[in-house]
Amino acid sequence: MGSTIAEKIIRSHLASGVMAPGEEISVVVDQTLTQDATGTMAYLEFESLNIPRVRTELSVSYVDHNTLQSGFENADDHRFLQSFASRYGIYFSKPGNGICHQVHLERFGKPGITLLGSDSHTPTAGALGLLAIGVGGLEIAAALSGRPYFLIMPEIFKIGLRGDLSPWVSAKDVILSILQKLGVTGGVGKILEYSGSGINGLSVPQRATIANMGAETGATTSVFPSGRNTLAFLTLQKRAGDYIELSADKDASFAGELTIDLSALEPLIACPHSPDRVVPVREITGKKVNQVCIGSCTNSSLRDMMMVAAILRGKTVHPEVSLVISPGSRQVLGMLARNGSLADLISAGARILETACGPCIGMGQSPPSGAVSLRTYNRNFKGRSGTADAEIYLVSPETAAAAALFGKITDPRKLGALPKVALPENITIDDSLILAPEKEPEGITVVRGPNISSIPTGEPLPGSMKASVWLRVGDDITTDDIMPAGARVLPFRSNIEKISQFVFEGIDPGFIGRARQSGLRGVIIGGENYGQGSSREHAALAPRFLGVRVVIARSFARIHRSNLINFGILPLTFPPGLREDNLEVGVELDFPNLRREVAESAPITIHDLTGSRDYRVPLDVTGRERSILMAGGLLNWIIRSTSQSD
Ligand code: MIC
Ligand code: SF4
Repeated sequence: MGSTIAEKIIRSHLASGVMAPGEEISVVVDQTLTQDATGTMAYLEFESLNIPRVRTELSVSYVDHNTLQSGFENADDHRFLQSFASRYGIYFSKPGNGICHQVHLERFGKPGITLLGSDSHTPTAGALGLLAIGVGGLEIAAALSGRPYFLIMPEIFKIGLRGDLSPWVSAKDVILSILQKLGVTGGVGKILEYSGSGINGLSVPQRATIANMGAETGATTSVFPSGRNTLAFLTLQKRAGDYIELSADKDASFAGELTIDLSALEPLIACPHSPDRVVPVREITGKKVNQVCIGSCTNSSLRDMMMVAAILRGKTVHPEVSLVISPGSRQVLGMLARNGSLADLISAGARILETACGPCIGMGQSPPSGAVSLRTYNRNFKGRSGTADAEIYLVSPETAAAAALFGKITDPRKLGALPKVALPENITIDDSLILAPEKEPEGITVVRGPNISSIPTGEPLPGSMKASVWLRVGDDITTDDIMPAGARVLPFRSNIEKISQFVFEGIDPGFIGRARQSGLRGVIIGGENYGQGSSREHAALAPRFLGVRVVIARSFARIHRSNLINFGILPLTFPPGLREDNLEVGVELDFPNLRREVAESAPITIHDLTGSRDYRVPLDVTGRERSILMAGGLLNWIIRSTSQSD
């Protein structure tokens, strides 16, 4: 039987395990990427492993998230990251060079390889036919030290595309339509592999939009074949030498299949507050819009920006709309400047931001109270924009531009003939903001500012423990809910003590007081898909710092589940008979045999001290994960296993 693309890449990188869905495997990691909001911690963790130089083929450290620099903290982090990269053998993409996913696609991604990134949208690079997976920072530290990446072998799910997109319908509408069908958990445990004649009409940047937002389905990653369009993109980037052809064998078998007829798609929109609340734009036209944001790692390619410029050319933004545009990379911004599109955007009244994540992660441009904001981004979780009661809608660049002109949600097809966008046949390549690491790094000092704290070392799992329930939450809790981001909080990503004061702030401002006064360890009670969204390990590290040792939920999102284990927090799943309302806030619990039961793969005994009941709660983890939990986290485990093998 033939193989899928994902199977081909995994097979050629397999370090351990059997490539059957549900089995634990490990793969060799060729490339890593980090961004500044997760990178500082990842590198501090790597540093504690005492390895002189990274052992990957290529690693890149990007600065794109925390670029507001409203105090010394972000700037200090940038300086730390730059000196660290130079010292340890990592390429450094300076602030201003662009969003990690866009730049990595342009300059480093190549078909057939594996890429691990400390950002949940790392799968964007799957547009080039590579296996790109988003993980927590500790996994990056492990990969930098030469260790393979462990994962549960996903099912390979085929998404067949056929036909061609109609005018005014673009790649964003394709992925919104997939999200409408799969929902925010439909991709869990799966790799979404694209095929079919419809992909021939999609350029690499359009494929990147689709692969990027595959993360919102919960999928491990998304992957496209590498063919003619891939070669064209790499040639444009003057990297034709990186091209190899890669496609699924004709007789490859898939665990499931979804077919999308591109010609039947129409402009779509994701309504507040979840990326899968998708309806056709025409169903909600006329709603007044206050803000339009175009950019982010989802929709900020040269094609997208030139399309927006062409739509706005010679027109002016509606008087009651604030239009902000952040091109994805310096390469894109430079090209827009050279070909006149930037002037069109400025003339239309757009506010041009730097090439960074910006408003997508609440770094400025929060909308007014109760505002409607249309964004070409990938997440519209409540409060993520920085304005708790704002309504955020996710749309294509075309739909965003139409709303900017009319001041209300508008089906872009109303604009008449689609403007012609002639993409350049040559682009200017300028990598001068990507600094190569020092060849003789011995003399380099890593510069640390006062905001960079050391990483807390976790105690090993105790033999027994008493804990109390600190919080009970519902389904689909995001890591933005657990550990908010935004301009107020992000400066403390390198300072665990400070950032931990914001844990669950938006959900329950009383949480932090309860945690402090508890005197016991903490338990969180969750629903389905606990921890969906970002890869930020701070959503595990900060609760752990406060004393959380157990989360009991109906199910967990992939990256967050690993982050919990890597920081020594037990992800327990509800057994039949145990209901959420048995575990009210304040209930005290005893875990009398904790360490022994984890070691023996036995269900965990929990004695409810308040209601005098006993529960046996399953811990569904692999043998390796068990030993990480016993050690109190991945860092302790690596240090211990390294010293044992010495
Ligand atoms: C996001 O989009 O939520 C982020 C900010 O890029 C995160 C990473 C982070 O929290 O630093 C992600 O997607 O992993
Ligand atoms: Fe940055 Fe937004 Fe992309 Fe996250 S989703 S990497 S914050 S642009």
